[in-house]
Amino acid sequence: MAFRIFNTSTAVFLESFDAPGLFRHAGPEFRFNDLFTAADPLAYITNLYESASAGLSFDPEIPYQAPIGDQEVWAAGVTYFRSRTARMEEAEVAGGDIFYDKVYEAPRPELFFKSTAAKVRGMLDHVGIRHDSTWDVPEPEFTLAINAGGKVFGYTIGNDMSSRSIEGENPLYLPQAKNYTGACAIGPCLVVGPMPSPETKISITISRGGQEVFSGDTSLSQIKRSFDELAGWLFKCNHFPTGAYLMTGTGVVPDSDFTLQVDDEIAITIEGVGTLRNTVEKV
Ligand code: DO4
Ligand code: MG
Repeated sequence: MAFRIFNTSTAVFLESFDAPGLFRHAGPEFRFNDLFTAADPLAYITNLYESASAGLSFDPEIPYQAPIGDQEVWAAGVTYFRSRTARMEEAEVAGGDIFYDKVYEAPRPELFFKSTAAKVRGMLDHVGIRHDSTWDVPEPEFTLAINAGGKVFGYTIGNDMSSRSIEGENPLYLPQAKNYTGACAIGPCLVVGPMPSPETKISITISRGGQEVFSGDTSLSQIKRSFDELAGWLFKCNHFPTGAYLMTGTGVVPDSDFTLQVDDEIAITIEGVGTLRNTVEKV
């Protein structure tokens, strides 16, 4: 049993994997914080779905808000071999490459704060590239929903927008490369239910003036660490009263000659979740 939760500007809708295309209204009392603080979020959403009014339909290709309450968004880095290699290339001149190799192998993962809830962008919203950056990429990431007790109960799509020029100049600039206006998008919905199979694909396309300028994909099987391991490290010595989202790292990095431009259209697809679409703006 699994459900998708869509956060539109007027209402929150629930869709069961068993009845695709049929949406139920979660009701005016629904709060993402209640879901993220439930001891058993799947049971919570199952009860809500069963008591909700049936038969509503809406167009899933509309702008939505991110499926978020007060959760902080964190991110894991260098969890795929491709990310390790790309980072080592971009940091080589500054002498920072060794840190990426070390963290890929180390028991402790790289975890960094990505966004407050209020700054997260949703489906069909803009994502940002910094005006003081010269080399920018989106990072398509399988993103975990974790309840206040540290239990992974769902997943969505995250875009960890990144400045490669700023991070490459000095790894200590990471917060500026990763955390700025429009740097984080999540959506189009939250899936509550068991984790998908390791064969699940994460794919991205970037279009410019209607032409595709980059596409790539990976699968969950390529990630080096388990989801429970990453969530365990995040919740070690850190308390999240309303739970958290955790992006699990990128396995797709465009070649070094690629950088995003204003008005580029980014589409990230993960089977079971759907497609998160955003357009690039300069901030
Ligand atoms: O080490 C920098 C960030 C890595 C990252 O964001 C990723 O691998 O996805
Ligand atoms: Mg990333």
